Amino acid sequence: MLGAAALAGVLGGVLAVPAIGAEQDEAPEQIVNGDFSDGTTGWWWTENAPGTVEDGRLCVEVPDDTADPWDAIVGQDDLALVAGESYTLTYTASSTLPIISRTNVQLAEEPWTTDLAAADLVGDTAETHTHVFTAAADNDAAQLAFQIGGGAEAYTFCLQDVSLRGGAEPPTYEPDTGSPVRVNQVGYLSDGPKTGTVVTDSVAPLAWSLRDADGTERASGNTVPVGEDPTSRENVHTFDFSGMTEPGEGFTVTVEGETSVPFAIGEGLYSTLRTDALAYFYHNRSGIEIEADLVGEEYARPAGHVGVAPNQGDYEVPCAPGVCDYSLDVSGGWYDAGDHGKYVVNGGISVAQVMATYERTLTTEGTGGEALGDGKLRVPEGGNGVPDILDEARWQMDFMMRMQVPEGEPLAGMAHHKMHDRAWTGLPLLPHRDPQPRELRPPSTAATLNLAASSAQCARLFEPYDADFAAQCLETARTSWAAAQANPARYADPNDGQGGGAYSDRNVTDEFYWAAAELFITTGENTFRQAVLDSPLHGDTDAVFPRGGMSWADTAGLGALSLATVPNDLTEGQLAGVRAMVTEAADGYAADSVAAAYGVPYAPSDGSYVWGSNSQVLNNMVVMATAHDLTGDVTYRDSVLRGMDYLLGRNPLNLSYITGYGERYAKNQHHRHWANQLDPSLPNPAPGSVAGGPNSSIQDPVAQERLQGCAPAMCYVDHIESWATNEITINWNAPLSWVASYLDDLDSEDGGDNGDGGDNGDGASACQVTYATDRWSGGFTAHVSVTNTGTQELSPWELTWSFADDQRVTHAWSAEVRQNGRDVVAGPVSWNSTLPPGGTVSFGFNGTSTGTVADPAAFSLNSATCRAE
Ligand code: 9MR
Repeated sequence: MLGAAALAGVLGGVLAVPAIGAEQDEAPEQIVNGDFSDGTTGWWWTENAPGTVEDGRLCVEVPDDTADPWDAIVGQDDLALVAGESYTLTYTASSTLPIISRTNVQLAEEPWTTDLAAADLVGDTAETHTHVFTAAADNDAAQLAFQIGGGAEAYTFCLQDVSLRGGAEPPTYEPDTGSPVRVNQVGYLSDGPKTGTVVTDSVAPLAWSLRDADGTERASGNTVPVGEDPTSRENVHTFDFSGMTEPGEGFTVTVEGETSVPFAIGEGLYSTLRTDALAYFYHNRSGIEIEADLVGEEYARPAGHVGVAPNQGDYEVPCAPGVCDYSLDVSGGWYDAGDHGKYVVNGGISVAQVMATYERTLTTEGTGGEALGDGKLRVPEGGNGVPDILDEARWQMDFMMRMQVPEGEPLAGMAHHKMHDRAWTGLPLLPHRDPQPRELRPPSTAATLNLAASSAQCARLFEPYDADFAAQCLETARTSWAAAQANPARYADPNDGQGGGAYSDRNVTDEFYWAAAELFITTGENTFRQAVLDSPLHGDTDAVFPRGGMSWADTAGLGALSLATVPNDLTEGQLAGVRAMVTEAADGYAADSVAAAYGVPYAPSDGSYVWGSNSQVLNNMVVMATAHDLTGDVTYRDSVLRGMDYLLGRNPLNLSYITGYGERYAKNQHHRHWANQLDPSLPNPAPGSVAGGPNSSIQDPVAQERLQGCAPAMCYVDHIESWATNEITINWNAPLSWVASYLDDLDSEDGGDNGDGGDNGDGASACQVTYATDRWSGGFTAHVSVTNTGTQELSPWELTWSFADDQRVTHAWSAEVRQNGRDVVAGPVSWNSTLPPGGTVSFGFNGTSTGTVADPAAFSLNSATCRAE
């Protein structure tokens, strides 16, 4: 199922060069970001000579003992040269030791043919150099390279004001969109909807044909003309082959002689995506070696920010000047994104959604908690008796708690908004090679509430596994909540963007709601109940679930989703109100999906796509999937699946945004060590990494050069320097993990029944039970599902069984479980008291045991004997 071809060069699009023009002095500028006002964007260097930008200068640290000039290079790629045209290169450079820069404009690959090959003496005073040359041949992607290696001693080489004028206007970028017939390139679930989109000039319906791998037609029909799709500004039709349910690989759809990429129909399409999406977090851990045994040689790397030179380490990080006079050990955690910053404000939503991926398996029937259990994911803690997904979450929780201002200091209990490099570093740069000093930036209310919410969730999830850690989480949740109450309006400075992102958020009503909800669920205390009920957001669906979707800046929905799904002490009426917000929001997103020509459940009110739009799509999918979990209504599931179709290639660019998935996928996301586009010795992003996606605002120079005037869903380029459209981050892979887990669970259900009231029984007994356990030394977790296969509604329901040996139930969720000797009685909690015919209730519990345990074989539901699996 993993995507096939590496399509290097193809997905990047073509550059159509217009005719030659102007005089040299007004000739077009070919260099991107030659004044370094956009940091290091557009520039690259060899991995041994990392660069940084400060005060409009790019400086690279050249190591000692390089043999040849080309052993250390700084340069820029993708310059379009036109044969016969004259060009003028000017630049200003200095070096802490006198050196010769071999300054070449050349082919960017063998045989490295040069149009300019100069040798410039560079010393410690900045001097300007000028060269004029004529291009011998057309070249869409020439390279400017300052070759500065070959010396015995280390030195610093700095560049400023680089310009290459001449030739044609910068070329017009035309994305390579491949076939106009757009499908989910991974495939379609057998019992799910199967729709696609075709770009065509036709206004009349067209014939479509579905063929299998042998070329045999398996279904056919007519397309439905839609007209101009506002997200792509193209005329499109849709087609629907949902009637085809037979599994297979290599299906294609053909319309007007144009054929889609091949795709599968069947089950199990998302099982590797679930673990790959979660592996993203281990790959991006700070402060620990990434082991080849877990991720393979290609992705293994030394620990980052542990204080081995040139790293300064995250063990004793001071504040930025004037912020505080202490230092904190803020080691560990996950790197935020393509940069090496660690931000509590964004770390909170990310770890919360990772924990929610797990918590869903405790509270939702038909879920596969086993797939996230101990020994199942790529984490070094496998075998410790704790579900791997919680081990991963703890890596981040530990870091987040270290970001809290210590007792006795001003603002004690608040969390620092973020920590990161003092100045922006460039690409490529492995974490352990980052030479920048690290700094804490001021505490903020938003970060403090992220910490309160996520640590409250942490407390209840770790309780069965590590009571001390759970208590620490709860204590942190309480102190940070109190600190936020005392400092309710401390906002991060929107201009604090040097060396890391600002992540500024001046509306924290949503963070207060989220934190109150998590604290209430965990503690049941009245203060937090009141904070939930008194929030101006409570009951306001549009405010809790904005049309454009939840995000790091809009977190209220996280609280509402937890209240709607995790057992808590709201009254039935209050709970119904919260669930109504979820289903009402899901109705809106599902309606957007149905109306969209590409099926995407994302229709922001102003029609423009935001930075990280793919994560907005994913968050809307989380809300719809939760509505499906709550109601069993498959129309929500269908819209989630259409969202996945969009992300996996049914979109205006015919591109899967998830690395390794589909035939044509994003693989040059902005990331400092998955930087294969800049250095072939480095890998591409690991499979299961989702790109931020189309962003109408195209803030980076690469996007600005190529995408001016783009239609919203086409404002994207798979280029490593397009940080505004093509970055990867923890808060985008977190909802991907949640959704992939949900999708894989759809499959693990018998016959595709997702708890939607279908017939699970054989008619021979009144009930059916599944009972599965995860075990470790001294204890176990049981996941129980009971289906009423009889004809009577059971209210309340009561499931009874006897243990064969000394198991003891210690903690249950989604059911009240009482034990007397070996006999156990399980009954409803407030929200699942009625079990209608055909309905299923799922619950779970942890237990202790000494020695071997045998799962109970016989169950009774309201005195009737059940069939057990
Ligand atoms: O995801 C963030 C997006 O919503 C903002 O518009 C953007 C500009 O402030 O920043 C994004 O976050 C980036 C962060 O600041 C630094 N690490 C990478 C993040 C993703 O691009």
